[in-house]
Amino acid sequence: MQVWCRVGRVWFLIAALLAVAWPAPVEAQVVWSEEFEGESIDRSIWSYDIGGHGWGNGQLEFNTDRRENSYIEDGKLVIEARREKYHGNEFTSARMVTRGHFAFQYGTLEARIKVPSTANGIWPAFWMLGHHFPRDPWPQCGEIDILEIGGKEGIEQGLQRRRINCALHFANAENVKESLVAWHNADVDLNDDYHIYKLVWTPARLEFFLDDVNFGGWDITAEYLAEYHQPFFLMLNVAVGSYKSSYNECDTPDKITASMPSRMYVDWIRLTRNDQTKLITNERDDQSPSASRKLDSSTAGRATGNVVGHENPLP
Ligand SMILES: [Ca+2]
Repeated sequence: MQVWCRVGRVWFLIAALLAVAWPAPVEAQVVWSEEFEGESIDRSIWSYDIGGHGWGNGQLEFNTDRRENSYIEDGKLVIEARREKYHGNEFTSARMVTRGHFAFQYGTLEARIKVPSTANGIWPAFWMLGHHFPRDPWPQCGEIDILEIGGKEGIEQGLQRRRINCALHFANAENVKESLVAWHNADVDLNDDYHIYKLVWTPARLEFFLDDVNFGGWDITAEYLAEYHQPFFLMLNVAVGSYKSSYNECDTPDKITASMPSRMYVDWIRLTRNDQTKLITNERDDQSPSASRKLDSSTAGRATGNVVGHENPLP
């Protein structure tokens, strides 16, 4: 009996020492989240980019802050593109940004999103720009696209409900716009249900996931990629159409055949920290809301022209 007690004490001591030497892994810590649980969109987090000038991509919609185009429903954010005449445009939608309210650098960002059917001409996106935009103009500010869907290749291949991409747009070593894009065909139609779109950002790499399938990633340690070592703010939008040379080639209203209203649902967005994560919250600024995201370097000149001009958003 005494022997077994001694043995028990020894095991207890060993277990205690092990617990000190190897503490249990720290739970992944969510350091920021937007659950869209309120009655209305939280204006302390979200602002609107308003206007119908094409946003550097020849987009056909007028983005508004009206309730018709963005609202909360059953704990979800809804961004709704509509076919309606508005200030000279044939469509309306919304483009929401956390610029001046929330930005972060490094960490794991996830969003639970149900995209609309994009056929043809709808272009939903979950993306980010470097928080010094437009003081740092595009593409020098850096752009990270976590989710885009509805592109021309998907249309051509009959895969536009499944073919997504992630992308980086930046200024390369020659200070010329460069794009890195990774395409992925999902196993299912993504408009049928919610899926998790994830960015894992460390000082070494940016990695992109759909439901934990890693479909794109790039090394960001090159000196000319300094834009990816600063905080970025979040953006959500549903664009309609684009230049013929741009994302979906639907450059006139008659080419937009998607059923409307077209709705993107966002259940939540969550940021999990890593050892290097930095957050910026409620930093007020006066940045004007004009940006461009383009995939095709051949159209960079046009995009730069539009963006540098900083067309004034209409009221
Ligand atoms: Ca929610």
